[in-house]
Amino acid sequence: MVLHAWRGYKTYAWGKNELRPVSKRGHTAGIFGRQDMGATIVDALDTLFIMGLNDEFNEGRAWIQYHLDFNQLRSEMSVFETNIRFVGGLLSAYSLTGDPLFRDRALHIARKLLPAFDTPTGIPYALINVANGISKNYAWASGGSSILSEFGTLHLEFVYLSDISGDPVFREKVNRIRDVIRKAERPDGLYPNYMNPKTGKWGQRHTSIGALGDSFYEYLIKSYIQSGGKDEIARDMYLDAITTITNRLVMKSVSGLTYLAESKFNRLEHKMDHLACFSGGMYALGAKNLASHISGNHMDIAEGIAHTCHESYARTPTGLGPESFRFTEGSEARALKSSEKYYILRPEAIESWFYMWRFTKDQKYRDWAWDAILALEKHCRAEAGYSGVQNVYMETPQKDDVQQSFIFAETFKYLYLIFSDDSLLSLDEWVFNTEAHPLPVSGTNAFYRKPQETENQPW
Ligand code: DMJ
Repeated sequence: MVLHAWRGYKTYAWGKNELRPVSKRGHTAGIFGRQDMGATIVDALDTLFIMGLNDEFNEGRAWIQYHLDFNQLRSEMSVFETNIRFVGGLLSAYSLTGDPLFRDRALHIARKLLPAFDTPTGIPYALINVANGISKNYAWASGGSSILSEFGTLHLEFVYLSDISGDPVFREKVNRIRDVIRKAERPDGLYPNYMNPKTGKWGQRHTSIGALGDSFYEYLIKSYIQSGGKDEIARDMYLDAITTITNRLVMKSVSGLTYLAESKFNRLEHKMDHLACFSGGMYALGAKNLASHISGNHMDIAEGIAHTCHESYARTPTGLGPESFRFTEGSEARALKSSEKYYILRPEAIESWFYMWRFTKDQKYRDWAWDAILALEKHCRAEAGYSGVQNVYMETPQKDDVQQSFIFAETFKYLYLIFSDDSLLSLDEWVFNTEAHPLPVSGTNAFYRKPQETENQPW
């Protein structure tokens, strides 16, 4: 599958951000800006490496060496997406190989993002034009706010950047963000999805473990793990946040399915995004790493979420899960609106099954992953790669003609790891960023490399 997807990209879209696998041409999404930055190459690199696809890895490395140049960028990019895909992808490649090219390119790109953090609070803007540093927020985001899942999903990469470079600036930036978040009073103990970077005030009262909130929570527990258990602030923030979420947003459906609702202006919306399916893995990671601090049944919740997300797949004729699914009296774990029925090759359900497989060794998680592989083959495989589908409830859905870069970084990687030995990227030694790029755990993993002199070069 990986070779099919890679060869299609290489043949028809080499150097573009993504591939259109049906019409066989390049594709770019707004998050990457308008230019060709080879997002698929950078996102795929560590997956190619761990699969031993050395020729393909070397093709990617050569493209990065000669063509990945943020000095050429003239359009706006998403700070968050650039961090999780480009910086995260390059940092994984660096830690896995020790090749300084990847470290230096990651540092170069991360430095280009720093002007976005020049706000009165230190909370970064969402978008930056790296050519001139001009930054802004999305016009649609609550009163000029920045988004929690974006400014809260920088910590793992930035701390590691400081540690391997000896440059404290990255750690300072994310510690400042954390301080602001921590000190802002939370309505009902929940973190709203929006914060104004000028005032430090929360925006609209909307809390979600899906879109707009998700990876902020993920990075709290993972920062604690990455630090080798030293980052107690992250641990305590995670415990505090997850306790409130468990008490207020974890629900049981009429038939007994566990799901996460959203809170909007104090009312619950009984809708779960596909994105929120990652939280099965997060609850499991928390249960394993914080056993003595958690009194509740977080492993049961993890199992329940992984199961519900599987139900959202199993209740469609394609065997693929919808973008969002709802819980009403008459319908459970199904999308109700036509705008929620698409599947864009997302990894989150598979990601949770990966963690549950590692922690429980229950065969059902491998079976579910295998079913997902068959569904991908049947409905998403196109002549030149893999495509999303527009409606998972159709017997023969139309393709959306986009091969998202995260199919390499995440979907393929988690599927491969479910069928691999636990020693391949052991969870005792590695922590995955939100784009599934593995970063080493400090103290226990020798790949947590020491700072070295950065060569004198234009990067
Ligand atoms: C990825 O870019 C990351 O997993 C992010 O956290 C959420 N969205 C996509 C995949 O669905």
